[in-house]
Amino acid sequence: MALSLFSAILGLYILHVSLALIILNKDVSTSRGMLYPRDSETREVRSLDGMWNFVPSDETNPTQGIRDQWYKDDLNKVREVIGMPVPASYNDITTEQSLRDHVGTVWYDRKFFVPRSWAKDQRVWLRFGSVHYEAFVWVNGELAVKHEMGHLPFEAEVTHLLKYGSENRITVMCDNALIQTTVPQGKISEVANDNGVSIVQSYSFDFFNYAGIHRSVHLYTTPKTFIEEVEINTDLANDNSLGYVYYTISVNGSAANEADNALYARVQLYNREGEQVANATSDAKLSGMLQVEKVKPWWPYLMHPDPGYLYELEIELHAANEELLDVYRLNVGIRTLSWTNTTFNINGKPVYFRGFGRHEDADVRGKGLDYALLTRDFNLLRWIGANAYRTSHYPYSEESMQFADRHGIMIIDECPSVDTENYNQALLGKHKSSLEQLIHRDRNHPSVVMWSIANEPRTQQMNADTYFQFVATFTRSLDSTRPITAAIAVPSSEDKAARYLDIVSFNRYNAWYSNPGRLDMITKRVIDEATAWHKKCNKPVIMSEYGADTLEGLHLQPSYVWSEEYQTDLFSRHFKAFDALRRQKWFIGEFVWNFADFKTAQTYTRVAGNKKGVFTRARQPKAVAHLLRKRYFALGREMDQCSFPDDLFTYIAEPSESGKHDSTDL
Ligand code: BDP
Repeated sequence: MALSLFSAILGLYILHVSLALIILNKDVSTSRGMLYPRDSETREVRSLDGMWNFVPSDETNPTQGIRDQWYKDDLNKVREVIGMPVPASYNDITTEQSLRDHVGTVWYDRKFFVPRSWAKDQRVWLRFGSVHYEAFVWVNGELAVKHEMGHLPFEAEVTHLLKYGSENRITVMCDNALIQTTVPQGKISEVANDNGVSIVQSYSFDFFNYAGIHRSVHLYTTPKTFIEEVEINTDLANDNSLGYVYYTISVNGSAANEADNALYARVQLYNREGEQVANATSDAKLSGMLQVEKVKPWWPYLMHPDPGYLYELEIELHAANEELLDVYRLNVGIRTLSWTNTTFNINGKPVYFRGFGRHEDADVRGKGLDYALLTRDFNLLRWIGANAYRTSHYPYSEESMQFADRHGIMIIDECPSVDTENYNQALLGKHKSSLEQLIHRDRNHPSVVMWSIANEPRTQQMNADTYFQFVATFTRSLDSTRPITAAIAVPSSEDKAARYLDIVSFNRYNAWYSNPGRLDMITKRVIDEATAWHKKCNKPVIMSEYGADTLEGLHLQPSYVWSEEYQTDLFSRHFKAFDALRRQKWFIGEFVWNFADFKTAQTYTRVAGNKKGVFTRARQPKAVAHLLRKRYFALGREMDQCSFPDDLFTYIAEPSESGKHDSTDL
């Protein structure tokens, strides 16, 4: 009897445990609208960027502001406020350690006017480019919108909340706390300090958890009936001389007159010179196709003399009686993507990626959008001859995606899932939602050539198989025109997720985290690991991270860890492996970790942050940048016949008698 009771209890226990481990593939809510705010003859955009008032909550009382309704009045009536720039992370703006490391909620507010003319017959929207990590927004004391997930935009209609004749107030509460069901994950604990306890945020990912209003805040108007969504797909035919642009438009609202509800769109495509090259009138479903003769396809940088070619698509929404309701314009690049188990092709031509893992990170502003930095970064990418980067480890600004389109830089677009582990139902829902929001935001960018569904997920763990099957299937259901990858760091023999990807990317730090100092233990290991991945999955393979921390100005001969010489030697040993792998055809790209030095949480392995940058945090080259530049241009010449910049090689001596260049001329 006792025994059977025991087995019954055991059975229940096992059932309970296995139920907890079952992850179901539930639907997630989908985002709407969110077209990048643009002025047009029917729309007006206003920026709310600038100085806002700011006050952190007490770490031990993060919900006090909600309970005491701080949003009902000016923040300076409840607490002493300081000025805080928007967009910017708040962490490094002041000199206070308490704000740099603050855990929990902080509050922002500001006043603004809207013109009286906005009251008439239109809608007003409030849009945030991103707030990390969770945001609550009130307008004139009323809740306008809530959003969870950093690095992604959100918006709400605020027509009914605004005062058109007098001043308005906007209040934002931002929460940076990361727990096991946020994306990315983190842990919050109470740890004893000298005076009591501290709230401590920990996380395993290797970048500083910057927070705040990171990107621009816009108010914009739309007509009552307006273009809410645009989805573009493109194709090429006749040896890339004929282009197709397929568009689908969704409308929000209905025409004033019921009879006029049969809306239609007139769509025109303009080339860079502003000449119309195609036009069409949509069907009643507001979709259709434009055909472009003598098309100029979108090509990556150095793959063509005129990379990043963009057309402008002008969409006019009309009522059946021809009344013009709304106009929206966006840039379109016409290109095709295709992939097999050995290649990745753009416009039918195989691509070899030469790029970087990066971060949105800079001194003072943290992850705040900064056009000067963005412009400098793209100038450096072009200078060094890169053709791609991965948005490690979260979505980058929409403005940076526009830069990538224009410069022909291919993007592996990553969602914010880093070091994913302890797979659970709530996490899966948010992970899928992050991909849904990302794809919704970025699907029309020609520069986006691949989705990365995670960085270094713990794919050896139980449930990783089911979890990533769900995530990959979901991603594919949203966009089947781009391949899916993830940057994996567990050995291929232990991984349970790569089988669901189209392209396998792996991160490995030979001669750094493993066998530090052993430059003789790189080349073969890289070749072996890439080969093992291809054998296991029969898919194209990318090395998505390799590198070494390097202190600018530290020179040591023979090379020694942390010196500029060591980073240079370590890269060179990787190049040798990549060249052997390139001969195998299925190896399709090399990505350095990292583009620039960046800030991390404090730990004894980091000296003022991660120093694996090819550029310093101030965006100046380390010695290795010159080596990498020679390689990236050499690859561009070999594969795509690009020309060399005049200053690629410095004069050393006359060429040898045979007239051939010396061996530095790759
Ligand atoms: C990799 C991570 C990256 C880190 C890098 C490093 O993907 O985020 O910054 O290691 O340690 O594992 O430098």
